[in-house]
Amino acid sequence: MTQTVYVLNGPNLNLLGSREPGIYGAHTLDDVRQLCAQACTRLGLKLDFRQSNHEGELVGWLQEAGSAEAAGSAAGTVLNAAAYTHTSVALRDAVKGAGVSLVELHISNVHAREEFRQHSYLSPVARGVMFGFGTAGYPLAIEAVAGWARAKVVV
Ligand code: CA2
Repeated sequence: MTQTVYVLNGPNLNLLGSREPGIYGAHTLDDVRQLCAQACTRLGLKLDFRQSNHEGELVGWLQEAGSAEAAGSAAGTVLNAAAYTHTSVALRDAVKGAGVSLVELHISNVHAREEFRQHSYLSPVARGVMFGFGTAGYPLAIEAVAGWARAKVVV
């Protein structure tokens, strides 16, 4: 069965490419979707790529991703929770509660920015954290998820 990688994006990431190119680069979210699609094709995975400005919707998607992973149809999840990274106990509980194998991802180097961006509610429940590689971090994170899935396969 071809496994799915969920790539979930949080608030304001729909604006990517329109402002702050010095921090987030010039790629739009659709460009990022294409980078992810290419990586998934190369790695033999299916892509489920989404963006929401609503915390509750992201919680629902994490629960869906966790159930899919438990059923063996998903390999893991890459989440750029954007500002919710720094505020949301609900997203952290969803990751933990749904048993999601998570890469927490940030386009920018959050540790070189304002102090409030240097705390993440997600890092303690993530399997890995990727930040500071620009949008190139997305395919790298997908590669990490593919590696977890390969390591899990018993032959
Ligand atoms: O570096 C990242 O990927 C962030 O997750 C992006 C979030 C920020 O709150 C995090 O601290 C770090 C912001 C996403 C909003 O992106 C925009 C892009 C262009 C124009 C306006 C917002």
